[in-house]
Amino acid sequence: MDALLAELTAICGPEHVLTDPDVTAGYATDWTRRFRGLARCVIRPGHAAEVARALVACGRHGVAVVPQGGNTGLVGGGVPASENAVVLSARRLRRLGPVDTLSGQVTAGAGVTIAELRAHAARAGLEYGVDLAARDSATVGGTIATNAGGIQTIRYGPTRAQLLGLEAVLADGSVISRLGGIQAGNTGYDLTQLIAGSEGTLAVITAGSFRLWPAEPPTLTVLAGVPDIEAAAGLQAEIRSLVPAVRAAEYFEAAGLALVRAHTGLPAPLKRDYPAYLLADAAASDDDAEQLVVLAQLQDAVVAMDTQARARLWAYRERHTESISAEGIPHKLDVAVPLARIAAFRAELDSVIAKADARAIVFGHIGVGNLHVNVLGPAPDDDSVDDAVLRLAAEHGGTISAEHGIGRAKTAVLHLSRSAAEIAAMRAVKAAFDPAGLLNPGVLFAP
Ligand code: 2HG
Ligand code: ZN
Repeated sequence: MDALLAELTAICGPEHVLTDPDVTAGYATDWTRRFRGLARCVIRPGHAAEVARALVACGRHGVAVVPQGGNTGLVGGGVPASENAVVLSARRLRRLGPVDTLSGQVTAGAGVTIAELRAHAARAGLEYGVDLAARDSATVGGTIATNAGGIQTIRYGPTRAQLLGLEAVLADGSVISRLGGIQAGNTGYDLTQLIAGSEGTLAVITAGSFRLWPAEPPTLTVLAGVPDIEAAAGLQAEIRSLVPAVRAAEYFEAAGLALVRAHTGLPAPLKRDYPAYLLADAAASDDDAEQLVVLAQLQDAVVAMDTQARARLWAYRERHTESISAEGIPHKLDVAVPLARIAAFRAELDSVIAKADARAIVFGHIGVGNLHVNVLGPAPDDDSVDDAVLRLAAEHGGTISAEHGIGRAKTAVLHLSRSAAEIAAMRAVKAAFDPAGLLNPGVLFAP
């Protein structure tokens, strides 16, 4: 056994240092299968002190550390590129504090899943603001590290907007902890918000404390068929003007629906087929609900009010990701453009995809202008279509990553969304936190 492995075994315990390549392969391959590396080993520390000792040991041996949560990321940010790296899985950091109903807050370990956190808050009559299709596997630590968005961004904002404080281990093994739950702190740099969204490049997150929201009244779901994306954008705006509490406004198209139906065997959602669909969720009072039902009657739409009927409608949207993966290894391009430009972007996207001799499945969180362009066809290591689509989003005043992050996938095009001055400032922050480049090298910045 090499010296580092012996040290990590002494720190985490032999059962939490994995070296069998058949086991480590799962931690070294991302959810899409597009990003694969090799891990020297996987460690699963049980608390922040073990994380700290492990980072010091890896630092002493000059070995990189790749922090990983539920491994549901879609840009290769949680898997190693080099065979020398240690993957640090945070899944055993599962401390879940009691819900503080006085202040509407909760503290959760990095390994707690989003579904567990949401259920925990719900039992206290409150809601955790982030929800996403990967809720059963995605973790608190991973979603803080990537500032994950999800289906409720339109209502509550992304993970950063829920985050009040965190506990994290820096590259030199020092632990910073801001889990005190004081919302009124104003004492200099906000390290919590800096580490959130830093994709494992500044620190290893071991816990977070979150604001919770009052639980909302029963929800109603509308699924409407529309002629195109412009109509979908218009309809979601109309719904938002009628109902104050729109909790989600999602979009998908005929091609995606066909894949979902082929993969799942679900029946057609409406009596006839449409080029595009809008799915909206609202917390509606009786008056609001009545207005939405009237609006739905003016469209070809269905309205669902009970949990099971709503879940049936949501399946058409939420099962896109798995249905696409069943077809091949997709290039996942998570862009956002201003809603006023979304129709022009969508029209030009077709010619970009046609030139690449590929096919695109387009869906996403239209309420916040976020489209998930999933391209099937090009080889996993051929970045030309990625480049063209991301450039198109930038040309329309959009961003190259709305919610998934930069990871390894988009380092070469970070300049499309961030200025040279911003990238230089970000690199300086990275160098200050992690001078030896121990944490997640190759993520966020091109090596
Ligand atoms: C979603 O909105 C996720 O369902 C995954 O962000 C998107 O598979 C994708 O491209
Ligand atoms: Zn999404």
